Amino acid sequence: MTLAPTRIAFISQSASLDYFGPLMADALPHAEVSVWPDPRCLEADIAVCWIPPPGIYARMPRLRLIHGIAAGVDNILEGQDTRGLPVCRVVEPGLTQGMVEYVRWSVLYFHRDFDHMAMQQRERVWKRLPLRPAADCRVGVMGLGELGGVVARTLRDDGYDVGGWSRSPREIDGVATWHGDEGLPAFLARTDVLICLLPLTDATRGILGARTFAQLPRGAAIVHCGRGEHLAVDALTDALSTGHLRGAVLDVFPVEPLPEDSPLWRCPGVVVTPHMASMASSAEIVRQVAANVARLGSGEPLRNTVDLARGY
Ligand code: NDP
Ligand code: OXD
Repeated sequence: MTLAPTRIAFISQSASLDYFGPLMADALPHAEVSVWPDPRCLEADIAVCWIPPPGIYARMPRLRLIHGIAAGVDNILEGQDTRGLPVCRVVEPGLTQGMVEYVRWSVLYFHRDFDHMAMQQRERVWKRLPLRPAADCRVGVMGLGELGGVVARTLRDDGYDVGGWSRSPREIDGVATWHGDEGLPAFLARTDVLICLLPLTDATRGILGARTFAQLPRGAAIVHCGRGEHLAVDALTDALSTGHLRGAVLDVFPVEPLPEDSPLWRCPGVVVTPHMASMASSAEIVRQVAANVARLGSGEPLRNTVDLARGY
């Protein structure tokens, strides 16, 4: 008896995932690979997704595994019935390193006053500011998972005064940590540069809003690399306009690409980057999908599974 080949579908309604086709075919030569909107996707056993069409899994009778191409899984779960199937995401040292680089730059930008220097240059002002040691800059990392945990340790090793906040208790040497709703006010009150590396869930949607900003010390800055829906844009522009917040480096937005008429493009104090803080390489994504396909076939536990009850 010949076994039917594994059918793998790359599915996105917002991005072209064509480039994964040949890479996957090289990694698993016996698999049949299709890319949305090819109707053969609906016959697949494995769906590899980034913002798939709503309700797509319910239309895939043979589906056995849902795999993301990213660390965040919100957009492969929202509006979907996962039918109890396993969902996996990407966890990768290269992705983590990219995030560390992005956040380090952003923290230095505020710590070493590059934002003020850019303003001074526009006004042709030559004015030196006192050198503030890293230990006097209190950085706070929201989310101490695969990315936030490494970011917190790296900034600690750079000499910053680092705090962290998570859902459950986390201990990191040399990092003061808080958790849960009850821990949030104390964490925010000691944070000069707030870094968001949370997943998007019902509990975290809108967390970067007026209430959170009001609990930060006057002059605090935001570095946002989580998901756009964490951020209340009006609350941010209000807090910037009153001077309560000093600035924000934003990589993710409620609508992406950021619409041309968004006030954020020209908001003083805001740095906009196009959701580029980090990403896994295509080769690594394919390697992880292929490894999980093999594990599914042999009955071994899958890697990087998502806890659907928690939503991340
Ligand atoms: P993880 O799942 O490994 O870590 C998530 C962390 O957030 C955990 O520490 C978790 O707490 C904490 N958390 C979750 N819910 C809450 C809550 N309600 N209150 C407090 N803390 C909470 O995720 P990663 O580190 O891999 O990725 C984080 C996010 O970064 C992704 O979901 C994605 O949105 C974003 N991202 C953005 C990229 C970009 O280019 N801008 C690139 C990659 C990722 P606990 O430890 O208790 O579980
Ligand atoms: C991710 C992303 O979640 O790129 O990996 O946003």
